Amino acid sequence: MFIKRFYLIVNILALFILGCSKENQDKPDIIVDIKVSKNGYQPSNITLPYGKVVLFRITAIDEGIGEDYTAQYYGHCFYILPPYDVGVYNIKKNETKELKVKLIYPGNHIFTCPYCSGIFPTKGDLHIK
Ligand SMILES: [Cu+2]
Repeated sequence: MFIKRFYLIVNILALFILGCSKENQDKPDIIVDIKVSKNGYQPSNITLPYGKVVLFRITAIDEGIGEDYTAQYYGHCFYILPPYDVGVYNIKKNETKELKVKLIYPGNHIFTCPYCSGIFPTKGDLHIK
């Protein structure tokens, strides 16, 4: 009986935490299409309004760090550095991955591809005003 109640409380807590996560389930206010290649992100300088829910749609137009889909890491990524700390990874050539984010942190932020930004200029600026 106690155990059952414990699990119920854990589940309620989990729902609460998930409901508050930065990756938002709301309908997007804005859609931003981004292309990523070894030449970087296009666009690489993005300004968006604070508080809105944005759906980023990131398309890789080349193979990034490689096309070995059996490897742990391949393709490109779109990662917004902390405090956002959200991203999509392993985007194959010609594939589009989506990331929904509620813009709860104002200011200037950086997005990057953790896989290839050391080699290629895959880095961009995100301004939340
Ligand atoms: Cu990359």
